[in-house]
Amino acid sequence: MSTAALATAPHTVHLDIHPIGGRIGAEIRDVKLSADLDPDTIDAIQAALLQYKVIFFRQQQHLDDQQQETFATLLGEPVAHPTVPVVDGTHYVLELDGAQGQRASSWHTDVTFVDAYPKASVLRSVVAPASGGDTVWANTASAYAGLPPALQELADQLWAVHSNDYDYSVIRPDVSADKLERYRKVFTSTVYETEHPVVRVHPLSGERALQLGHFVKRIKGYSTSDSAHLFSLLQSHVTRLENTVRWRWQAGDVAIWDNRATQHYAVDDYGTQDRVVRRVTLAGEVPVGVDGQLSRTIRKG
Ligand SMILES: O=C(O)CCC(=O)C(=O)O
Ligand SMILES: [Fe+2]
Repeated sequence: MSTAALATAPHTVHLDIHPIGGRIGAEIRDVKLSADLDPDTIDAIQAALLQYKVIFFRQQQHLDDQQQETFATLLGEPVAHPTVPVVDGTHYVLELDGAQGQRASSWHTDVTFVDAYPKASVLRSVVAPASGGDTVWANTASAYAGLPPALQELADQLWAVHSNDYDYSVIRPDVSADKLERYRKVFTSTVYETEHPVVRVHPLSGERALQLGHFVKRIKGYSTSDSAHLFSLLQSHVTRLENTVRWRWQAGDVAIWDNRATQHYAVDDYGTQDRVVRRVTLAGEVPVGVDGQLSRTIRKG
């Protein structure tokens, strides 16, 4: 079924949806997220997620870590991060605390260094800065759709190697060497390398999307220099402003994104203000390229 057909499929529940960007993002109002939501509302939320790719809910302060986890189980199967420890008292909650240098200020799709990386992430703002600290999401399917046909044809054939062992100082130039090294040690306690097709076919919508982001180490079969050029050529289409939506956080907001069709970037402009977010990711499936080939993990350990 096409995305458009899904979006107009009859749902017994009508959500109050307010699109934000022209190509990505919508706020959903008047829903209290909880483990008690009925299946029809969950179906409607899943349909909105598929269509808008990132959906936002304000004023969900009633959610604590456990409730965030149990709500997330209605959308999929929560999975812990492969290397980073969870928040105490939870099974799956990952915390990103700006004061600890945990600032995801580079474009990425979550956990693409493994083969079956998460299908979606559920992120809750615990402490929001008074100014700055927005997050931006990009639609990787509209990025692909906007490529000239010859570039689509090229991208369809490319494979990229993704790894969690990348050069952290390039992405985080302002964080002290000490902190970076501590974080890197945890993050890469197991080193993964996975080959993904650069173009992924979405298992639900059938849409093609660019599968890149900061875990890409190289494009398979190309020199370092050609890899870098090819990567930045294609990645620049992902991050075109037309393909993005930017969210201004308030504590208690929840964002849910389709991790199979987006990248995101946490804007690091809030200085020493406090900013804490907590995330639950949902299990995904091994990606499939346009020729039907599956991604494969080539190193783990
Ligand atoms: O801090 C944020 O807004 C996003 C952090 C991030 O990359 C994530 O939760 O996956
Ligand atoms: Fe992320």
